[in-house]
Amino acid sequence: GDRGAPGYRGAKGESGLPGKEQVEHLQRAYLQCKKVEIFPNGRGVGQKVFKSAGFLQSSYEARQVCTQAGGQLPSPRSAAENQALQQLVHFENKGAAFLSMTDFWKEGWFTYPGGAFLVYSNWAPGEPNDDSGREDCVEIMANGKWNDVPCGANRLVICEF
Ligand code: 289
Ligand code: CA
Repeated sequence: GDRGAPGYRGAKGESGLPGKEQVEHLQRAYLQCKKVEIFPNGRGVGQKVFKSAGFLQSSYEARQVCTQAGGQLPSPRSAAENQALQQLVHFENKGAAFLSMTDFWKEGWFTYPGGAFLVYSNWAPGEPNDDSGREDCVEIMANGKWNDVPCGANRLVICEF
């Protein structure tokens, strides 16, 4: 590039890879993006970002909203991920939010969108209870606990990226 140009970030190293200055510049820019991204209705945990859409929808609509945005409904796979989601649900103060998992295919066997079985769960006591035989979707409540609910119910939309 033009060494005199505005925004010039130093020469590439001998190897042709980006130099230290260029890497540091990208690191600062990336951290800034991350801060902007999670303020105030997003949460970062490991490589994941959870972001609230701020509105309520059925699970079918929520799924589409998240996939159209290039993400998916949240699949918390650890206590840390679940806690980040819980914070967001609590912060939004709009009731529970949908998670990605369903037992649509086989009653009582909850799976992720790809079809794999759960590696982590945080069911509320007595759940999942398939109340009235029509609860195939999952919500996370403000206390972080999970409950199965009808997929047609309206819940807060949070996406995972
Ligand atoms: O909000 C959905 C309801 O059907 C819920 O009612 C009670 O809280 C419990 O029976 C829950 O299991 C049920 O999902
Ligand atoms: Ca239930």
